[in-house]
Amino acid sequence: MPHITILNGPNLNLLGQRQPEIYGHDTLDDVAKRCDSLATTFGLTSDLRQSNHEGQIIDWIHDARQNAAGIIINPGALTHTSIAILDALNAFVGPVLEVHISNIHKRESFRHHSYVSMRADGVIAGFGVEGYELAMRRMGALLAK
Ligand code: CA2
Repeated sequence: MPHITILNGPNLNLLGQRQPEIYGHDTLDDVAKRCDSLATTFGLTSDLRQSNHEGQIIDWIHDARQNAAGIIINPGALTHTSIAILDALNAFVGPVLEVHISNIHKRESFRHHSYVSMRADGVIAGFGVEGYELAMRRMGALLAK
């Protein structure tokens, strides 16, 4: 079965523990479980990972070149700074969907630009953690084509 890797950047390990007014009450484990069960309905498998380290995320993107059909990524604040993550994603063949829990366009101007969007096949922002499930649904549709 095609595999989807779901990558999360810095501070997203705090999901459900801090700033619920922005990021909600669900934890990353909750998100992983829901995505996994949704993946199964599309004949996919998924795993969700989080790191506070840019290089680790880049290594996982490189791994995905061998073991994943698609990438769902919320790079956290690295979205707005990391050309290195963009370069790694550019070396991946397959759909890339970018997710942001909050609506980055409604927030500070430094969050309005995303390097990752230059590679992403789609971007979801402001749907809370439901955005990950929407991305998984879209991934199912893209890979069925
Ligand atoms: O809205 C998003 O998903 C973001 O990628 C989240 C990043 C932020 O820097 C981006 O601009 C937008 C921050 C992730 C921090 O996550 C936390 C979650 C709960 C509590 C504290 C931080």
